[in-house]
Amino acid sequence: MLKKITTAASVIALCALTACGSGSGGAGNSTGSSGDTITMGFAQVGAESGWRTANTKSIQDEAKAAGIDLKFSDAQQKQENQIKAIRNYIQQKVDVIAFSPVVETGWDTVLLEAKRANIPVILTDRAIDSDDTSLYKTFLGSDFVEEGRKAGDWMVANATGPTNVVELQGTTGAAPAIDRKKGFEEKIASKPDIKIVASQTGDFTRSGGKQVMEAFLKSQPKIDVVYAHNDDMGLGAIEAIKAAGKVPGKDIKIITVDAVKDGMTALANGEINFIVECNPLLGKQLMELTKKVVKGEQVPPRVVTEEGTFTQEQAKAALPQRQY
Ligand code: GYE
Repeated sequence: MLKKITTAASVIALCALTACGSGSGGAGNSTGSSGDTITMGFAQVGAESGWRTANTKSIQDEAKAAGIDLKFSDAQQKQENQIKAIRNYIQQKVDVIAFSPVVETGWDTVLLEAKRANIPVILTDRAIDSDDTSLYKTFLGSDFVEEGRKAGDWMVANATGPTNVVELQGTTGAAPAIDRKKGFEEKIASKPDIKIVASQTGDFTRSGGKQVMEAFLKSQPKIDVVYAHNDDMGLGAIEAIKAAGKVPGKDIKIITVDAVKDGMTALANGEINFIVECNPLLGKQLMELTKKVVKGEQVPPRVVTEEGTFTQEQAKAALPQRQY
């Protein structure tokens, strides 16, 4: 009881110091002369994949189009760098902080600091695992479990007899790695013939996918399918499979997630067999949500990106218009 009262008192004291309750409509923004230019601090994961490159471009282009002053940082896939960037944005008194959390856990402390500074936070692309939903206003991004399910559905529909799958996981602890694994496993659970015989992280990079696949090819006597949590790792696996004298897409089938241009090209060429789409073009929706949040308007707590899947024929048809 006593502890609760002390905590409440210190929150009030902190509010007095940091002017809680103000801060909408560009408060604390030193760039907008009339105070209505929104300043956004964006803490990006890194530049690990084709998906990420497209996502970064979308955010930068759409911030410009929306007249939002964007401060951008690249955390090189390290949580401590993202936390540092967020603290920096708090110090600079930006109007809004948006970020794509590299991993799910460990954000409560820094997000509480943002909350106490009265700076709203928007999660984009990846989610956090926290019981305190007051730490962010909304989460815009894909349903990664659903993506895993779509990959699993294809696997179940296309398995002919006993099937050994090796899994190239995304970054350990990242929402898309956890959820894409979960959704896939859920779907293949009904088919005891389909087994994940090895599963390891390739950190969402091409080189990571290649390295892990090389090791799998040495340690696993029979590999029928690669399930890669993104295109880049699948493309790395293709290199490893070719180097081992096997034919990707035929001797070993490949399922990936993302549908970026390089992945779609490999699918059209028959080296990848199926891709689950994950849309990186989140910039426009992010800027729209930002404007509402800064004005203090109500926004839905979760905005899910719409996406589909691609077979070889569909990839061939979609490639000429593919933007990323
Ligand atoms: O699938 C992968 C990237 O978080 C959805 O991160 C994103 C994932 C994407 O590195 O390519």
